[in-house]
Amino acid sequence: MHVMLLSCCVLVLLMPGPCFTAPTFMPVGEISPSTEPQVDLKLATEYLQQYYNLQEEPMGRIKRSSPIFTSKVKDMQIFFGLNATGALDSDTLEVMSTPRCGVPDVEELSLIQGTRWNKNVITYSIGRYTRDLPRYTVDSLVDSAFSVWARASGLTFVRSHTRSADIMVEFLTNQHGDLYPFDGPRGTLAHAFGPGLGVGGDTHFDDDEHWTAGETGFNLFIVAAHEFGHALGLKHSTNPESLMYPTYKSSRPANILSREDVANINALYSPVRGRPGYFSRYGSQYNPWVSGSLVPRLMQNKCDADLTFDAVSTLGDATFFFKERYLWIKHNEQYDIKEGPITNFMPKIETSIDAAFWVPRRSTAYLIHESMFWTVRGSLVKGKPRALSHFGFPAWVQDVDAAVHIVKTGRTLFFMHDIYWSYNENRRVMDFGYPKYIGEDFPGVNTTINAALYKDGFIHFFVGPQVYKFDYTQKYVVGVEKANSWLGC
Ligand code: NFH
Ligand code: CA
Ligand code: ZN
Ligand code: ZN
Repeated sequence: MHVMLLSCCVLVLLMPGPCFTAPTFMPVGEISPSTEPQVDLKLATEYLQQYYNLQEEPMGRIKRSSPIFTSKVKDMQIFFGLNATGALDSDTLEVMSTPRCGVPDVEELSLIQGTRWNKNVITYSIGRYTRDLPRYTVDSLVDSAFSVWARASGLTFVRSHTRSADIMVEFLTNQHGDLYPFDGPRGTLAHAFGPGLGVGGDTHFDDDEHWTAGETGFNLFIVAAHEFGHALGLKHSTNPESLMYPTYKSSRPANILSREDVANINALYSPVRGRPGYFSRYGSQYNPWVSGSLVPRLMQNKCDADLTFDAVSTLGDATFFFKERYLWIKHNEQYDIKEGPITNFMPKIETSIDAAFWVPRRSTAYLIHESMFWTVRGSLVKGKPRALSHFGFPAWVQDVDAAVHIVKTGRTLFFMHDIYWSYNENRRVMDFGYPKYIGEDFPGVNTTINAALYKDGFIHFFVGPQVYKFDYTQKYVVGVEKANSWLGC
């Protein structure tokens, strides 16, 4: 195991820059535990920034007692099965100073959701093949990899030859149309999206690897079996014996699933949904790293009669509908609707979205979660989230219900309970005289608003399962429909 980790680290060192996007190597020399508390803090800070997405403090040093810092320490301790104290004790510092490959535990995991397929028969289709192996060998290895999970669970996998199968299997290189470009030979071998429509379940193999059916190169059966675990909703395991461990191992026992893998797939697809009867190495129900520890999130049914949305916004030439950690994308020109966990489309966003708006002349969308917001240009989430107070809200405003940008006036309206604010996007200041009552300026919608969208000169107010079409010039409601009629229901 150790030899494996080390050789993989050496490998990373040899890789030139852009080959290795997410994983980076932390020099071994810089990180040994010391007797100096300041040195320990520096080591821990660097480690947590590297692997646990700890943000740098703009105003200088991070304190070891800060809640953000201790919560990251706890995440790391849970991942490694240590006492989750949040304090930099000697066990914790020892793990932090052990040389390892730079796969950020959190970022790696963010690809994968605790979502499951809400059916037992799952279709797959092999799109682009590799030239490393004959097609029939690829077919057979992929089939065997699915059988591993079929035997361990009650699931059935059916091969289809369409492009609309649940799990599309493809061999691709470098940039290939999702947010996870491959990195040339070695490094990342493959990736898979968690259950969901569209890209959900899809499994991509890096065709710059040398794929084999044996022990040389990378064994397609082993890698495929690992990826299909993700495609079914499993996360990484910290147990090196598990197939779902994040590093490749060429020799596997005849039964490639560990007891834990079997327990996890059964926890996710048990007949009683969400039953927490899974195996956990740490005996904790709340271990976020073990799949099945949280009640598995089901795919959402867009045609549910009482479906409500948290936020709706234009983004480029599509309309985005947010609901909890789930997203539907309706392209303005195409008929199909893409959907899946938000992280399938925007890996950085692991929360729900309360409000969202689109400023066309900046080609930028703003996605708000509680008192923070992200900016999205193209389909890329820019940098770190920023504080909502940036817009000039008074301190007591810690979240908003909905937001909408009105192109005609250059104003963004923020709605909260029964009041709203108007922000001048040209001068980037709040307009004077706000907040005002929604009921006074928007007769007919005097209730809490879930989401709002500006389209063709109308504001569409999503209120519960309904949407009100509001003429902003004449100031009256011109029509009401079901919110999900927008998704073709
Ligand atoms: C992988 N993954 O490529 C490795 N690991 O071991 N290279 C993982 C797949 C293996 C996808 O779901 C990626 O988790 C690399 C690194 C486990 C089949 C550890 C270097 C990232 C040889
Ligand atoms: Ca690669
Ligand atoms: Zn991909
Ligand atoms: Zn993986």
